Amino acid sequence: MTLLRYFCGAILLTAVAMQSSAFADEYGGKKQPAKVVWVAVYLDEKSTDAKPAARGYTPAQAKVHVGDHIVFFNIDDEVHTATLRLAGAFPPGAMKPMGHNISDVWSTGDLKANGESSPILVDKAGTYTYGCIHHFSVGQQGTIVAEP
Ligand SMILES: [Cu+2]
Repeated sequence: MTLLRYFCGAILLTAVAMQSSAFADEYGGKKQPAKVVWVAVYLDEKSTDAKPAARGYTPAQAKVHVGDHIVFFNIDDEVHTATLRLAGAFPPGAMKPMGHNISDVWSTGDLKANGESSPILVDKAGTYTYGCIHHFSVGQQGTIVAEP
């Protein structure tokens, strides 16, 4: 079952990657129209990944533009969150969804298996570091790089 889920996730990610490259071709590196950027959530705690400090989100570093929306979707059996880290800490109460703009305090809240977050608007350029409040200690974290 887990293997099937992983396989389905891999197909979905391939589709997302193909769509992204189509965007790049179509717009020849010019500013892209606003879109939804999907970030898959899956953490193999037994993984011997060479970079254990950034895992559990694919892509680990999402590149987006102001005006885009980000949606996190959980392809794992376990519950995870994607929660902004402010000054190296998680905001209190982050197991519940909070915030709609990337420049505010935000969290997807607990995402169950096959769950997806509300869209988070990329309202301001910058680099945002986030993680899972349940698995941050084992390296579940990611970055969003938002360009104008
Ligand atoms: Cu987690």
